[in-house]
Amino acid sequence: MIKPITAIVLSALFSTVSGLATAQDLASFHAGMGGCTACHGTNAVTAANVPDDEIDLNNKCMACHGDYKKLADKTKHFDPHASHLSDRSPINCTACHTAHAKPKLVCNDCHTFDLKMPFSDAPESAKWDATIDDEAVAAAEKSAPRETVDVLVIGAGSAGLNAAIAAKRAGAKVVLLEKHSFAGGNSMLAAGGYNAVGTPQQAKKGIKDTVDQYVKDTMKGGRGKNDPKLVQILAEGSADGVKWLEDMGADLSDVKRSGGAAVDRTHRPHGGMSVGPHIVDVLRAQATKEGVGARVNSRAVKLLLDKDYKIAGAIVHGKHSGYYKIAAKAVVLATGGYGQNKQMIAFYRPTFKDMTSSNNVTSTGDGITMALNIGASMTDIDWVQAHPTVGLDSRILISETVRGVGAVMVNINGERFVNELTTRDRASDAILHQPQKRAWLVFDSNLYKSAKMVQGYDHLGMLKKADTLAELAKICDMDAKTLEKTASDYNKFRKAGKDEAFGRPDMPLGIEKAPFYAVAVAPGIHHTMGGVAITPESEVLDIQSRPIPGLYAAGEVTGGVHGFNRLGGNAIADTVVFGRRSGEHAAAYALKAK
Ligand code: MEZ
Repeated sequence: MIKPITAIVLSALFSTVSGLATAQDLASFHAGMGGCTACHGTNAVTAANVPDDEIDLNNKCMACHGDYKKLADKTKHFDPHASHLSDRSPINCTACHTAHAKPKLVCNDCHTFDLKMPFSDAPESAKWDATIDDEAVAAAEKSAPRETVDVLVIGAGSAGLNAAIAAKRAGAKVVLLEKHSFAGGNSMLAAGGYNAVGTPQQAKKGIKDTVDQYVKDTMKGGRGKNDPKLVQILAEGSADGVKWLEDMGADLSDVKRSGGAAVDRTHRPHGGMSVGPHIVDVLRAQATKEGVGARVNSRAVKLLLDKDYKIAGAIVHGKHSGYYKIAAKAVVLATGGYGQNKQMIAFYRPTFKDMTSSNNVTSTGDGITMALNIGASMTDIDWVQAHPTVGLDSRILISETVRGVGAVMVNINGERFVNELTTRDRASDAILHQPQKRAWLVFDSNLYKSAKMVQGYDHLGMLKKADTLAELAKICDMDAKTLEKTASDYNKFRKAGKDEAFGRPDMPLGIEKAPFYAVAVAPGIHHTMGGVAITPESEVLDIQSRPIPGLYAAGEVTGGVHGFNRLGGNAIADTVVFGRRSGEHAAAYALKAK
């Protein structure tokens, strides 16, 4: 149990800390430049007076220091200001720089950059959201709501951002909550793309695709266990979802193939850029523009029902403002999956319990827990997807795109062992049956030049590089002759237009042009297919399969769309199509209930 921090008076903290000769924190440093008011303004400075979204503080930082563009030092190999912070929708400075405690390089949630931040000798503070204070929750539940809205959206990844924008456009009063210090969730890490059928991009490339084929591929990938009605909606709404994003300024001009797809239908930005950071950036900026920007540092901890078992709102834990109630006629759960919750993985999928995860730290299954606590029904909750190519001993996903645009996969001896474009479950399984349960992706300089994300892996030091295949084999401890034969066989298959060894359906590039590259990979947890059961209108079902009035859900928190195995490119499609849909239905319900 942690104590709410609302009672802490920051000015007292300032004077105490600044009085210590050894204090090495940001606040003490600023104390000599005008005291608490320099950052907090002239209001009584209490923790409760700091808005949870910390935007005011962020603006104060920028007023003196300039924006990220100004701060970015492009001459450095790694400068977080340059690499991850957009000028379209900047992340708060306070996501990393903490005034009264040790700063935190949030990129190290996934990476391992050895950067020393200013004031890193400051004392470490307890994580504000490490536990849930049951007494504070009960007190908040008894008290009057601090706010009343039509639609409360929980979780600001792509599904939540789309839901919030759609609900707002439908005329609802909306609040969007995000527990992390910045919006984006797991969507922010999506690399490959967005599957859509019937887009102008496909037409321009002469790609023949149909809604039926999309449905067929998705059902086959999911081993026929998907809810066909949900898959139909996904396919039918996919092209309009692309347009919806493009109208906000997104670039989805490039189309490529993903595993399990009969044709090229994975849309993404030009030049092989990752899709997730781009669309999150666009959505974040759009949501802010439309007045539904995410309230960050705000974790929903309990869903509330009224006496008729209808949704009545939620209890929220704010980083500064403590526990409070928001009354809402409708709630959209967009909290993502549970790929980062070790206990849930160990419970639902024990064989994956020691596996690395490509997921964001935010994927802790909060929405599933909250929904279970009010009697929601779950679909396929134990189906967890291992992505075959997570960088060995890392959390960095080596996107399916790399295979899609031409890389081959070999075992530690240098032999191919699978159709690289098969579905993820089969590819992961194949790797787990190889010596040391790992593999190498091998490609040439043509691929390196064409895919920006591959240059990103190089930037992160993940690639091995050599001028000949024999040399590459030596660096990677593979058998040189075997690797050379693998490449030569593959190049022959490609020229003949038929993969005699494994039936790979598409071989866009050969392994021909030096320098050659390899990256070590192994399967890692990537997507939790199961979650709350929903209707085609995105309503959450109870254990007797009746909709819980006012509760909607979209994205990875739901089950049913992907069956037992999700196809690459279908997650972003899911978050956009069902994100919008959940927001629209929630708004219609809430406005009718007024
Ligand atoms: O949809 C995905 O998860 C995807 C395409 C991932 C990837 O390999 O890039």
